[in-house]
Amino acid sequence: MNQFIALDIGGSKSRIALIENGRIAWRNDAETPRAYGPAAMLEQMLALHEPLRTLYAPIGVAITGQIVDGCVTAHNSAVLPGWRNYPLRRELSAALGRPVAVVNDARAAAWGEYLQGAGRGLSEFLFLTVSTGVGAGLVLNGRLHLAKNGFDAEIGEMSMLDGATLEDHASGTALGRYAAQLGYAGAKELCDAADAGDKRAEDIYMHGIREIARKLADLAVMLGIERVALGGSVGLRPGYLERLRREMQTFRPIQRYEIARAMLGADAGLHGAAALAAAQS
Ligand code: BMX
Repeated sequence: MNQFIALDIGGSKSRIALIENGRIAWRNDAETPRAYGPAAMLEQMLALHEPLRTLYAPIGVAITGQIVDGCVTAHNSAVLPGWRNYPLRRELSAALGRPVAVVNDARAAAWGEYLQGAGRGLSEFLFLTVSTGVGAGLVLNGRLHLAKNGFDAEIGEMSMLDGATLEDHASGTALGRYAAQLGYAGAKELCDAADAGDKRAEDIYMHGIREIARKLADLAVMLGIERVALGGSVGLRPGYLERLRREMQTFRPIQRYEIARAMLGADAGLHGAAALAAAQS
């Protein structure tokens, strides 16, 4: 039986799974202690792994951030403060006594969706997560795009006309900021109000979706993407996909492509991390 251990460390939630023959046999999760920096987050990863300590299975770690040679850098400190070239692969390998594959969370999810979900059988495929940040992973010509400098679809860092970044306008964190400014308790309450017909909330909700749609439209003609799979805590929210699909219709036919819900949902990164661990073991 092929057994792999996968961790998926997002800005809000950290997940672990034991994957046997391509299926999740055991799982656990916890809130990411992102405010306490890399050392605290490493401790939590090891604590999540503790119930599996007797298993000597290959480990794949998907984590938010730019990855270069197993080191993690967070450009958006609102998502992960204090991560500058942190040697996560070295630290985890030393603590667990075995090689560890480390990859960006959205790239892992793209690979998981490509192998077992909405990207199966395609040549050019994009996974988009709208969550604490806004992330993406690209499969080009059937291969996961991994650049030496770690900027392999770091879509959240794309620039906007006002000098901010895409995720400053369109992430779950941005929604929470706009919600507070407008008197809503948080991002969820703002989206709930939009769903209930609150026009002011709908305008804010649609603002981020419009900015994302514009970037996706440009990527369509740059990369020949056939389909986008949408994931992330905000992206998977009922109603988000339908709004994004509607917005994509406002672009020229050559800039449109199918937008599907990530078939593996929040587990896409776990499956991708396990597959990448398998490829490196
Ligand atoms: C940010 C960036 C990406 C990540 C994306 C989604 C950081 C720490 N992360 O754009 O690497 O893929 O957020 O991250 O700058 P998530 O935590 O929302 O899943």
